[in-house]
Amino acid sequence: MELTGKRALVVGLGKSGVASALFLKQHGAQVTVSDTKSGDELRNEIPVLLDHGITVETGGHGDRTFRGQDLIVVSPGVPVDAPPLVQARSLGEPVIGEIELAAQFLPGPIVAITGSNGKTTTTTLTGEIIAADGFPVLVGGNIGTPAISLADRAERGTVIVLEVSSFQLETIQTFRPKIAVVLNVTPDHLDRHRTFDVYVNAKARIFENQHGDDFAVLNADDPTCVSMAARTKAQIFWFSRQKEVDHGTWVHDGNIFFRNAKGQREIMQVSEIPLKGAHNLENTLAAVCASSLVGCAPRQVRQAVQNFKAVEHRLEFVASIRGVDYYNDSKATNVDATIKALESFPANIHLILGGKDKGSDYSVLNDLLRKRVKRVYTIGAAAAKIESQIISEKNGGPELIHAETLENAIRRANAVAQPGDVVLLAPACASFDQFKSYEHRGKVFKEIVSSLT
Ligand code: UMA
Repeated sequence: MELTGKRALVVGLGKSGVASALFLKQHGAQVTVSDTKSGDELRNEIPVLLDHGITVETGGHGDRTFRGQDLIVVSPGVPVDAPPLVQARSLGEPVIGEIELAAQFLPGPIVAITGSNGKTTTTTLTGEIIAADGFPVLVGGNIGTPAISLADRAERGTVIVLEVSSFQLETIQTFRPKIAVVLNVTPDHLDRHRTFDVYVNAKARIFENQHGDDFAVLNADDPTCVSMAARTKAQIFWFSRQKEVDHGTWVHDGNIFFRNAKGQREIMQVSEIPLKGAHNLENTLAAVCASSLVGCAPRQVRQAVQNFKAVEHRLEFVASIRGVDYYNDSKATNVDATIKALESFPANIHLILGGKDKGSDYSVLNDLLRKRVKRVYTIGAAAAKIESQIISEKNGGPELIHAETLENAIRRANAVAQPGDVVLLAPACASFDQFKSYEHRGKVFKEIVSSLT
């Protein structure tokens, strides 16, 4: 793609927008950025853009700003059906996402990892295994470092490991991962995608441009992943906790195996994985499979997995206070992630639930709430909806505490929890009603917990 002299508009001034605007400008485009937030709200982002000679529009997307552009690059948080984008497309202006822009400039093979849960852990682990085996590697995408910011750092042959979200996949055109990993697909982001089918279709676009010499790595234990297999031309490698697979990774007698056309190798024992929970075994199987396909040797794979530390905000152990363990799973922003967190502890859980609702059905938690949870503390805007859908003491469920804030929830749990109990932040909701991001929510959780000691 030639950018010199092109008129380019970037929509959204978050991490992706700032990185895209700077990249486009450095490659010779005439760049404008537009954001619905006010200039005051964007006071940290604007100066660097102005310094680079980029035009900035704040406080809304003006109709005229979208006219006559040679390229429009949208941030993932901007809905694809936003009226100015619909209009721009109808005028024949190319509208692409930041991941697509990156795809056009990233030289190396891409390992793209998507799924409703486990993306960040799997992406980080895959990057660490590949680095441990001595391959040049860069890690980014939805994990927090925009893919476009890797483009000028990557050399031919650098392996690019990207976490990709459904939002990002909605606006691809040529994005073609050498290895596409789908970890699992369960309902999430239904406030934006409306239906589960639309969400699955967005995820499945990860395969859209793959060829027969590419690889798709899929979860054989996840029915939606299994049904997705028909959508790729790539060679399919499965991973499974439950059964042996033809090509891919699986568990037999407590050992992890990898098999491709050349044969079968034992990689490591499941007991050597330092991460908690069955979902983390799945994440590890996926990372082992993807890194083995890149060409990593079993010994390096094993060592890198053994050395891996849990990623911040993903079932992260925070502290043990008077025999009560505190875990921060702020990244559990949907009900399925909360289910996985609950499955990691056998009983005696004090669960903090709530935040900004995403159109979720919280009643699917009821079985685990009945079996494993002592008390639920609801917080944030979704509290009333959650309380109306989950079981309470009256129906054999946990005691429900309307805590309103995270701080109140932690303090109330701390007041009653017994040695051996677990206080778990796994809120099943987005954070944006009370926090800037799930990272912010997780940090606040950790600060309050530290103040208890
Ligand atoms: N905005 C507009 N017009 C709109 C909508 C939004 O101007 O119609 C503006 C907002 O005012 C804001 C900006 O767009 O200033 C925000 O853009 P963004 O939401 O795309 O945020 P970024 O900072 O660019 O972060 C994005 C991802 N965010 C989302 O997908 C919502 C980050 O993933 C990602 O780390 C980052 O790009 C780098 O690639 C976050 C996320 O929550 C972690 N992802 C979801 C998830 O994991 O579940 C998909």
